[in-house]
Amino acid sequence: MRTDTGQTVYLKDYQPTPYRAPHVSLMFALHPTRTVVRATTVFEPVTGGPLKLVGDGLNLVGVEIDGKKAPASAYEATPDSFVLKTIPKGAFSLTLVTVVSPDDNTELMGLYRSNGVYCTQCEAEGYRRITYAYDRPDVLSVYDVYIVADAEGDTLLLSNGNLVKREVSGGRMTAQWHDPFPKPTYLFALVAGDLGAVSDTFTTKSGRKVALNIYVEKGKEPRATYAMDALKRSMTWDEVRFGREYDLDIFNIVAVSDFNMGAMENKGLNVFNDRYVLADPAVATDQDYSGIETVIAHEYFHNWTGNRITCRDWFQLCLKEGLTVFRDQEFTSDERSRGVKRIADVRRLRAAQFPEDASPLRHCVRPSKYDEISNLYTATVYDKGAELIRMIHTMIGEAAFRVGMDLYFFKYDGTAATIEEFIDCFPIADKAAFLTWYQEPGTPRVTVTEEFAAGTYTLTMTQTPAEGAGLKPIPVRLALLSGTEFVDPSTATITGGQVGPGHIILTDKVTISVPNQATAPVASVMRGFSAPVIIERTPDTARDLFLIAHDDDPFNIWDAAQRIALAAMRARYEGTEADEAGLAEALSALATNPDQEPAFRALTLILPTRQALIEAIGSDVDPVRIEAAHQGLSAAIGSHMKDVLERLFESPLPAPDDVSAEAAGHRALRNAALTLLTAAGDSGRAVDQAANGTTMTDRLAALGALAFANAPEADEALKSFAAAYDGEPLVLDKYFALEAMRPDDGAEARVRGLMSHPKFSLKTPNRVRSLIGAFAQNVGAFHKADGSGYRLVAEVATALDKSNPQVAARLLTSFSDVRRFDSQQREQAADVLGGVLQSATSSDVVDIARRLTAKQ
Ligand code: B3K
Ligand code: ZN
Repeated sequence: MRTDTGQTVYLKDYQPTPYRAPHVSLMFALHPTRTVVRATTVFEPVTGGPLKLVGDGLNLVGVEIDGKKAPASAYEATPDSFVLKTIPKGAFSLTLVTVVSPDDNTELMGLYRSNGVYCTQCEAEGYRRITYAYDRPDVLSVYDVYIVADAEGDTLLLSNGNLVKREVSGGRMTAQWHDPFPKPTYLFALVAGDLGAVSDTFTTKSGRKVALNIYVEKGKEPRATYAMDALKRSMTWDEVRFGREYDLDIFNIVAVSDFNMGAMENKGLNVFNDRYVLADPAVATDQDYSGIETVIAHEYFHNWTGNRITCRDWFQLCLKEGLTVFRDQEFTSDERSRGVKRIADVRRLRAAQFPEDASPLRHCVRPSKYDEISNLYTATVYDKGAELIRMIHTMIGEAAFRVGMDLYFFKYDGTAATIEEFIDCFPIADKAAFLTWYQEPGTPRVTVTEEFAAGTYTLTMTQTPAEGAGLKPIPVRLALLSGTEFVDPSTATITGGQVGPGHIILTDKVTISVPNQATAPVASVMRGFSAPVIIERTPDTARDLFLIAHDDDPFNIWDAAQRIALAAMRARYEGTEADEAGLAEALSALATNPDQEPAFRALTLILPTRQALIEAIGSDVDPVRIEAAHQGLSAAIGSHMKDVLERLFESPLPAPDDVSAEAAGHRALRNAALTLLTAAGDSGRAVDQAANGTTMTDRLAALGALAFANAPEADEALKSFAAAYDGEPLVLDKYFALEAMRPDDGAEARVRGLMSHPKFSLKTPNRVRSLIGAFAQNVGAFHKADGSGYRLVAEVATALDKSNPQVAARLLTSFSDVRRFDSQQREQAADVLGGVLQSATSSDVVDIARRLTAKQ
């Protein structure tokens, strides 16, 4: 395990390596506890000099230079480093033989076994747990991989690229793979084991026939057909929208049950957390289906944005991640609904990235330093990174964006690139100014003020940068509604901003004035959420109700409704009055509008989250009042809207096997209605649906409704659900999560109890996330004033610090919200985190705990 060395890596220190490594040949003799890895790398001097490679806990048993055993004096090796002291002239090959134990690998980085299946995870720095290497993304090699294993049944032996040959003889089985595309170590992968397959083919637009396989646990093959369908749609979409074709003869996806994150884009051999592959309507929700579609697409799209063009160093992580998230968002928008997808993405950005950007863990989209790279796979790099790409798209339009992307692919194919090289491909007016979005953390604010005098309407937008940051170019999409008509933009005078097609760039201040108006127009600002900023506008319910009724921007309609709802929730928190009946009326109109799609209508019925209320209150938050305000408003809206909700709930149910976005929208709308009805104390329908619902979507929505309403029937319903799905780990995860998030007094004790559930294990990241990760989202229980919630999460993180530091570190990030709470909570948390820091040994946990406890 990587222990903390206290070393910080800086972007400014980037230096190319003194050697290239154009070719790597790997031989694996697989064994559960003694796998022998023979790695031969060809090194070619660039500047030459000492050759220093890194390892992570390696056991070196052999060294050869140009095929001859090297004398011990020729090198110096420790488990974590290899230095060649005697350097041959010119190019040479270095063979290193290491022995690793997949069964003892609990970190799930490098080579490990999951359910008896050998698999690898190398991004970001897992390859060094297999053999010594530069192990950095700017060193690209062509790989030949030989895998040897005891022949048993139809054992699969997979690696990157194309299969060269496969043989079985004398009880041994070998496979040879060649990947012609030079790639960095982090994209290397190997999988071996006994798995079932779903196979298909895809013919690319230039006629290449590609074999597609998705490998899953035997017997679960039928559950992989949706993932296969999503893969083929992703391949077609990338050809149509970005002109990108697949480039190997084979594309394999393997689902494993122990995986630290969602999935991994290894060249030609994606490895997936099985929750992003396996689905059928009896065990997976509509949300699971769309999650699968997104992750399959995301990893596939990495083939061009990440693999063909990779990152020069890990500081450039957003070059592949932000861009690939943007691409998967666009795919979903084109395949499903653009408006609904935009709302979903902004909800996520506001729920995860905005808080991160204001927390002690804040960092730039392209950071300038890090202590542990694994901790930089964050909402900021991924989701804000995608927003920055979206702003480029907004500023230059789809056609110019496509030209820029084509140029990027043309210029940088086969290389390891930087953000500057990417930005240079696009015709943006002030590139240096735009780059500051990458180089400074924090969320800018845009204040909107309006005046109306003598028939002239004036709207002013002013930017306030985040603390310590400068002004940024903010693309603002805007429309003015006069009555039910949109004001002709040519009648407006715009000062202070640069006007581009469909948007205005705001830097410090923009003023827009429109003369000759009988009444004041209503502004629809930041349409489609055209920039990742916080919009500050005087609260005005009448204005928001008007926008809800007359705007045509789905995001702004939804946002206006959320603003009113959040104000009402806040009023409950603060013990003041709000017009809840008026809110219910507006929501009723939205939820029953036949011109809007059901998925959108469903979103309008989901009240702002507890997290949104915490952010709105901002400081000295009382978790008990947060919960009371959320439940209270839900109950009140549920009663006010009773008739409408009952009608919505009675609307026809789509066929259980119809998993289309449209069917999902219908189910979502019915279930949003059910949730509010249950919140209002009417739990009969939810009890029935939890037991008898025909899809997992419906059963789980009903269970959630009971759990979050603290209904007396919740206990019983959850117990019988757990009993019914005892053999389905991914369904049990949903059960664990609900038990952990129930807003009652018993959450902490319940979670401690469930940690001894026979199906719970700290070794499987999905289980830890579903029970402990979900508990950390339970506002009342995690932030309980007595510190019991903090202690539970800290105990688990401390235990995992030894076995799986990445999962441990991720759990700890929940503490970044503590600063919003009372001094009692802050003191408890500081105490608990101090303890974590004291006993932590992994670089992952030390890094997070240190940042969380640093004096701000
Ligand atoms: N690139 C991987 C994430 C790897 C995380 C390493 N700690 C999955 C993805 O973003 O597609
Ligand atoms: Zn990615």
